[in-house]
Amino acid sequence: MAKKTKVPPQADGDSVSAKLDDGGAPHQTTDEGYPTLTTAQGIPVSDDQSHLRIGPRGPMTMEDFHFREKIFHFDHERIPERVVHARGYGAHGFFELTDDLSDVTIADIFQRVGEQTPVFVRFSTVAGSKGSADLARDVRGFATKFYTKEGNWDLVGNNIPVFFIQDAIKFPDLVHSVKPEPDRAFPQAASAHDNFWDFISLSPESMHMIMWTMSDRAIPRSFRFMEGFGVHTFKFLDADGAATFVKFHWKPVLGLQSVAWNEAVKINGADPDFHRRDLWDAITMGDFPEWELFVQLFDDDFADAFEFDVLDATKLIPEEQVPLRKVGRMVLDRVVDNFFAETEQVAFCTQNMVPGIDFSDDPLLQGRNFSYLDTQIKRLGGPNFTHIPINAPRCPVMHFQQDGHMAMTNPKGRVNYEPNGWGVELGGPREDRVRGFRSHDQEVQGAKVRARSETFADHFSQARQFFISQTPIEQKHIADALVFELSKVETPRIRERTVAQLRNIDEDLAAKVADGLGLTEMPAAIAPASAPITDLPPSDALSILKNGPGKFKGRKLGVLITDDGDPYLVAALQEGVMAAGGVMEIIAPKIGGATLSDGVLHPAKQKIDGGPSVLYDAVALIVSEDGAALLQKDGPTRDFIADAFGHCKFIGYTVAATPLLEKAGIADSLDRGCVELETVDDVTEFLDALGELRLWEREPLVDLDA
Ligand code: HDE
Repeated sequence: MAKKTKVPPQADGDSVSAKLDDGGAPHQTTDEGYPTLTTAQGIPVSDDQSHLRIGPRGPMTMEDFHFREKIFHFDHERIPERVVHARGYGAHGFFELTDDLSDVTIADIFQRVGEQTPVFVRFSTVAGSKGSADLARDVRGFATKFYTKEGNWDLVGNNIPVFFIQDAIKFPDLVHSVKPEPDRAFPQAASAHDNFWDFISLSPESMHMIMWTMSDRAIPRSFRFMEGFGVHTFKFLDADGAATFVKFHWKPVLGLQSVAWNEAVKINGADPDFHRRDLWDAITMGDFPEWELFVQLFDDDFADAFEFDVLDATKLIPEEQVPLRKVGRMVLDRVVDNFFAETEQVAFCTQNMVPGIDFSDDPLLQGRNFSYLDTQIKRLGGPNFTHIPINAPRCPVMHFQQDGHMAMTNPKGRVNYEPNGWGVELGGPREDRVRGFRSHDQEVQGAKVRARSETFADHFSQARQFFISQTPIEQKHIADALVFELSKVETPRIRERTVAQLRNIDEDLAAKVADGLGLTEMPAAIAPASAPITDLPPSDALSILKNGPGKFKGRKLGVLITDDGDPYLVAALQEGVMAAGGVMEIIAPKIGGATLSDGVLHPAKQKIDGGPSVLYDAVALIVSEDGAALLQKDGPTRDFIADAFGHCKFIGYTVAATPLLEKAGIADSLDRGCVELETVDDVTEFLDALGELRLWEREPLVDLDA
């Protein structure tokens, strides 16, 4: 009956429980054919319903080892959540090389076109706790673990290419300021509060990042529609040890898309798991999310000539200045078997670096290299977290490190040190001076100082460049976001100080925000440490809307139906959306669905109360006259339509839906984004329009902030 408890050392992504089942004694089964429930020690359990007690109403006995083990294990189920990026969601996939980079790096993963390397990716928000809502205004983490043949390479990036601070020593302050305030423990997953803006307005280096976090980049529609960036400058090393600077970029094949802020607020209520559900659904439906990996390569001459310091993580290098070279694609094609075992226990470390890639001296990156290992040891309970399957390399691991909590792969044999004289057979591993990881042979000199380089002093030029690269509607969103956030700040001087900083970016923006806050006087600009460059050209790559997908692929149409609705229109919508690579979901007054005029019942995915239009990229109302009369009394239906209109979505509707449009207050404002559906041709016209995703020209008419 004893169960074999040995856990095989090799990790291949299988869950631990699956491993425990491998090679054990033959499974025992109950008389009914279920596997027999056992304790963690493999002892069969006879009664899992009541603990052992003295008499049916008496006290419990200490002897109940099954109860004790079960409750103790439960009590220890939680591990500390990540200090930042606590809320996250991961998936497995592969990276495939499409262009070999052997001209600049010996990194094994970049040598053979067509070769696939397994990856695990975890997306996250930064500020919120593990249970917070997905649509917080926040940076998204985009962390990729490549299980290469020469060890794990972790590219621990974000969906924004710059960061708030220049030196890692400021990270605890930044994070403390954005997290819930320590006395009141709120607000959760929100930067809209005094401490954050107090810190930010006193840290001009954060202004470029603030432009990004106040833009729609911080409220993505889906992880699938986000870019990813390595942020820091790294180095590639060739066989001679020569270095080329490199920045990494991920671009989603489905294009970029974000939601509106008012929509984000409502999504958080309707479906706090909006992003994780989206990723889960896409992968389990076989619509695998895909990104392309690009590199920006440059040398010392470029670095010297560039307007800013390439080691400063608050700066990016515009694509127009150093073009992107496409090197591969990444496909996420497998959800996790178990969230905790994989997504929660995955331990990314920026210092997980492979031969052929190296760090630059970016002071933020250098600090991160120190921090991540420390945090994983604390979070996962000891130095053996690399034995956990999700973290274990998929290549041979040979060293003399040993013991510690939960050691599962202690080396065999007598020798646990080197040099040793036990020979090749018994002596264990040795360093490889040719293939082993080598750092860039770089000359460094200087006094030991605590200082910021003067080349890091320009804080506003790229903030301005980002702002002027946006379309007018995106600029409006930035102003609106600043007004929203600062309106939640209770202390007037913090609001004013922030506006004073904004004046160094763009006077019109500062004026709009001042007006939105109702400031009676424009605060004097805070003198910048270095005069901003005001003639940097706009970079189209920085705008989401200039890079819209122009297609509905991967998006979702919500169709509200009632009994006696038109089946031909519903069928045409279904067919058209599928052909476009999108998904259609039926919403109805009852979850059981609605019977269309051909007598066929269409089950609903959502009851109208649980399926507000914020969950969809576009909506259609295929209702009958009776159905409309019923729904006219319904608040959620009114909100469904009014919100879709207010969020600038495309709306298809049958004539019978007119009373509903009236009730929602939009009947007199119908525009080219509202398409009447009578024939199948109308449906085609409607579907053709959907690739535009939003009718932004509507926004100034429906939003006072404009
Ligand atoms: Fe992180 N960061 N970070 N960070 N970071 C963590 O590691 C840290 C920074 C990023 O899905 C922590 O496992 C310092 C920049 C991602 O598991 C911690 C500094 C960028 C994730 C940590 C930074 C990131 C983390 C918390 C300033 C974008 C989630 C738990 C120098 C390039 C990874 C953990 C995952 C997580 C430290 C700044 C991205 C504490 C000290 C810049 C995507 O180690």
